[in-house]
Amino acid sequence: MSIENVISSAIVRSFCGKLDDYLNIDVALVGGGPSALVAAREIARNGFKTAIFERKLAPGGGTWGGGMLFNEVVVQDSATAILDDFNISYKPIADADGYYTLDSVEMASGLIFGALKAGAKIFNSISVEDIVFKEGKVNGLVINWTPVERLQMHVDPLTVIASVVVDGTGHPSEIIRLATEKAQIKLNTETGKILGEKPMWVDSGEASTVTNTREYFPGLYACGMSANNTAGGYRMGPIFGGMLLSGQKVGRMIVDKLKG
Ligand code: 48F
Repeated sequence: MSIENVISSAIVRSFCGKLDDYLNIDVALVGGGPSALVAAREIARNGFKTAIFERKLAPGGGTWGGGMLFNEVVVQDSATAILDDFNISYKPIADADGYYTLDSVEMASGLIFGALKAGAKIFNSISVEDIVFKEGKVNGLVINWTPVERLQMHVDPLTVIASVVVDGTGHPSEIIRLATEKAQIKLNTETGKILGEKPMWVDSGEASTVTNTREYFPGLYACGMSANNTAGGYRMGPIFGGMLLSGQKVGRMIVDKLKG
């Protein structure tokens, strides 16, 4: 076999084996933002089969660009243990006790690496376009290549079956929205519907991101900004403690549930 053939064949066989192995899993996370990456590490390190499906080529979500493309972000005391666990560095802000700055590129790459090294798989350039909904429960995801979605090609999708689905899609809460609009499910919120994100109020948003992280319907959880949008929390901008703690919370909740 020529080297050209070896390379192509190895990639095709390796990728297809990986995808085939992950068509029936314990936990499917939609979106590879910071909250889902922390959750994926937590769940995978507990031995559960875990995959993230990320629409973009690069996972990391809103982490890379810091604040207004100044590639630094802020994290508070309560979340530094999570950064330590991922081996991500941070430095104190001189005039603000308990707050730290860190390089957003180190944070994005560190979270991705940490999730992968714990055993989670990340499938990038794949968009989740629907849920599998059977017998009153969310059972998995309907997936397609992002270029197919972007070019609006008329190509049928494939499915991933999962015991638990996590909406980590950030501000739009895409999966929760699909579930309410297409499966017409009633959410575990005040109105049974998505309440929608409120304007910026940093400390309230940071706290509510964690409070709002929960199971919204049997088999369907939300974390990060998706949880905050679903339950009507305030936004917070480039401070990331709430996102990290939300990921840790949803990860622990799911591990407890799966361990029974
Ligand atoms: O928004 P995002 O970074 O998620 P997060 O964990 O973190 C929010 C912060 O980055 C920031 C913030 C903190 O102050 O407010 O915004 O809540 O990442 C969401 C990821 O989900 C992907 C999207 O490309 C992004 O990388 N995504 C969204 N919809 C889909 C999706 C979909 N339908 N299929 C696959 N991926």
